[in-house]
Amino acid sequence: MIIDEVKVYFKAGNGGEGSFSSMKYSARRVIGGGGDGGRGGDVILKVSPHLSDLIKFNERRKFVAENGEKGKEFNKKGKHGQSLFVPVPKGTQIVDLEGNLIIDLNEDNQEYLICKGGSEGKGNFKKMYSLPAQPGEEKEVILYYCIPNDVAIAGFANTGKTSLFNKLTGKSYAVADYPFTTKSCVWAPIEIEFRKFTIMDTPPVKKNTKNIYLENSFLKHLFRSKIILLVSDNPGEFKSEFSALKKEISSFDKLLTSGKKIFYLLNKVDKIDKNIIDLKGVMPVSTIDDEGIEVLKKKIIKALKEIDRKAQEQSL
Ligand SMILES: Nc1nc2c(ncn2[C@@H]2O[C@H](COP(=O)(O)OP(=O)(O)O)[C@@H](O)[C@H]2O)c(=O)[nH]1
Ligand SMILES: [Mg+2]
Repeated sequence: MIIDEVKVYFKAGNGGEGSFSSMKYSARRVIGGGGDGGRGGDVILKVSPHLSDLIKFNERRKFVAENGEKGKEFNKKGKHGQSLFVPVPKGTQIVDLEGNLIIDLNEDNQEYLICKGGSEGKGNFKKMYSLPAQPGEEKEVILYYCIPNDVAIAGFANTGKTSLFNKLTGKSYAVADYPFTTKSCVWAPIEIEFRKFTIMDTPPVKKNTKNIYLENSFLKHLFRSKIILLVSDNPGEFKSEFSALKKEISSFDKLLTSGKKIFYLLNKVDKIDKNIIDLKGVMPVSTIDDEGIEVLKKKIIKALKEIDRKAQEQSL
């Protein structure tokens, strides 16, 4: 199980109050009056390479940075509160309670100041009066973990998705001749022709769901996919299977398929007589005798390079 949604409370430190010395102004100027307080610590979210979901937020949902210290007599300043760095996995989206995206943390080492520490109170060292300190910002937000993947494999049960994932990545996740062996998304980095990218295996898409958001909830992890490999193992009906799959995915969210490169794979072609099946529009593959695997790898790389090129053009 991947923990991919948690509600978390953040609070920055309060500013420390300035010291108010009751000595006379002339005396304060000589020996020093009330010093300023310290600033409150910020709360900063930071992408960590050591996390791959939000499970640690199950243990702790409240993060409070240190308060600034009070100012002291003789113009001694209070210490600043320490900032609190909260590590999050790459791919975490921060969303407010109304559902608005605050920030998408999807870059290595990216930082985001979520709550600013309160400013310090001013002591009455030079002036006749002191100024009050400010409280630290506080926010309650939802963290969504959305797996950073470039290529996703999706399809109905038992079509050979995990076999294909293992073949491409060299991993050995459980493959079985019964449906629903894969319970949650699994992803791994791979490198082909010096191009590194991340590929993701997914649980089977369920048909005729009553509540798609519950039963096919993993589909949200296709949000970042640039390429989707749809897999069928049904030589007689792959066309209708592919359109059913696309319909299911886009009814979860139109953004999941729009503008994305989709490859249509017919798997297990070792079992069929290709002379009697019209393979137009699909890529025949077999994870058993490796048919089509090299062609598939080349096509993935070509498509990724094309997508990168377009993204670069757009950012110029
Ligand atoms: N004949 C044949 N069987 C395959 C091929 N790929 C996978 N299988 C079998 O199909 C079954 C389901 O495979 P799996 O990878 O677990 O499918 P998933 O449920 O889509 O992840 C297993 O028994 C696999 O051995 C293939 O290319 N040819
Ligand atoms: Mg599987």
